[in-house]
Amino acid sequence: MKSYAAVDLGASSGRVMVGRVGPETLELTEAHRFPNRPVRTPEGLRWDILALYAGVLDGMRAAGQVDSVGIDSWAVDYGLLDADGALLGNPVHYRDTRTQGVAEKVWATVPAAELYAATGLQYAPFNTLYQLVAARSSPQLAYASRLLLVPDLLTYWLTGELGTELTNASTTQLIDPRTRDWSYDVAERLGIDLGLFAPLRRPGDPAGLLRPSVLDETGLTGPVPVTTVGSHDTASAVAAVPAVGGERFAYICTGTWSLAGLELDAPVLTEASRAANFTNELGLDGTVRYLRNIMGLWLLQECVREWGDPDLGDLLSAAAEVPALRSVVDAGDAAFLAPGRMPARIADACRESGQPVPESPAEITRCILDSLALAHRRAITQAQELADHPVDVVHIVGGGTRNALLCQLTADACGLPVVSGPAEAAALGNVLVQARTHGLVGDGTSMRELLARTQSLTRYEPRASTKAWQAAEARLAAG
Ligand code: LFR
Repeated sequence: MKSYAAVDLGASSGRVMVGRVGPETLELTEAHRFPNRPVRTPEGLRWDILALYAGVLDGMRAAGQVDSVGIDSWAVDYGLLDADGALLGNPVHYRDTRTQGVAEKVWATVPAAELYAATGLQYAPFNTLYQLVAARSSPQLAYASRLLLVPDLLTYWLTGELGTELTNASTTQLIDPRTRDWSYDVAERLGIDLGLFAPLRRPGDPAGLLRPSVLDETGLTGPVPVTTVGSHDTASAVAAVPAVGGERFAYICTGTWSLAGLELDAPVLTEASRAANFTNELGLDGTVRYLRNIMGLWLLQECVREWGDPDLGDLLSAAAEVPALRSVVDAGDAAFLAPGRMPARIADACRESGQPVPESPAEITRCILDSLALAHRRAITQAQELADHPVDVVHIVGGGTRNALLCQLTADACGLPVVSGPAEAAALGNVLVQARTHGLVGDGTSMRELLARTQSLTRYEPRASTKAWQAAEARLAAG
């Protein structure tokens, strides 16, 4: 039996989990959880990277002696280092507005269709490529000699080693998903210096040993290796989808975002795929995560924040009593990206599309959950068509698995059984890649088999036909 620490940073909280792994064992316990509170400075929205790093150190201290450490976080964002390796400023939050209007500038140089054919990445204003073009004339970028994605920055602070982990690098929009290497041509045409990036490393690669000062700080006894995992949280979460026995499955990673799609062997780079805004991110072992970003529980989190944090259980029970599908919004719409005024923005979207305006928290919550289930349905239906890859079951992993109403509505909307769990998929994927690297588990299939044997999963069968959902979909398209 071995123990691995999984550092898993989400948009609203970070956690350090300890995974104990043996041939028939996979147990996860939480050593430490801490809030991730972005800060709005006069310059814009920033990550509080020092608070996050302090949380990581506290978590490692609480975790105690482990055999290895792995780090994953949300994607696309980065810190810049000067020639001495010092951080230049706080990493900019992907919900910051600096990328507004930047895409048009980029497409004037590399047309959107060419960009998709080269990188396979959906249009999202926050892709690192747009962030770098937005920052083009900033003194910080001019002064920088290194760019490290968030998990790579924390790894650097822990070990002193520089690298760019591939699954997360694929979210920069500077990677060619066919070669799984940099897209040199795109970078050159946009004047992006790929020399800023440290060499690529892949899940399973060593990422150095905890520095003596980190051992001191955390009370651990060295040597403790840091192991490269799928450092994009979604890559780790998909690695922990408990699909077994050649199941034909779709997945939805739920949390702040809903990432809904398929695991494929090769990217889908067609024009139809671009028009439907599907992304081809890189996963473990040569896989491609073909998916759409849906706003996810962010919509609810923002409302709950505005309502002064009412009890979530009560809110969901009340929402379950509200009649289904009275009003729906497009949960894939980037209009919901920025923080603030969420209940009012949802009400506006319903009003503008001529639907009843939800008013009470229960009604708004129901509107959000119906809208998410509908967006899950659209993404999974379209992904199957565009990739010519039919599925029989939908796996839901991540924080949203705790929301039984959302799981049931997703089964209803998709007209497919939903298997939900595990909730801590990203941390489990992180732990399993470490365990595999250190010889405790076999390949990706045996990782999934171990998950299916050890984790508690819930199955939801679709109730009734999908007609009402088809009608809601048509209503949304018409509005
Ligand atoms: C989920 C996630 C998504 C990515 C978004 C922004 O936590 O990593 O996969 O699109 O955050 O980085």
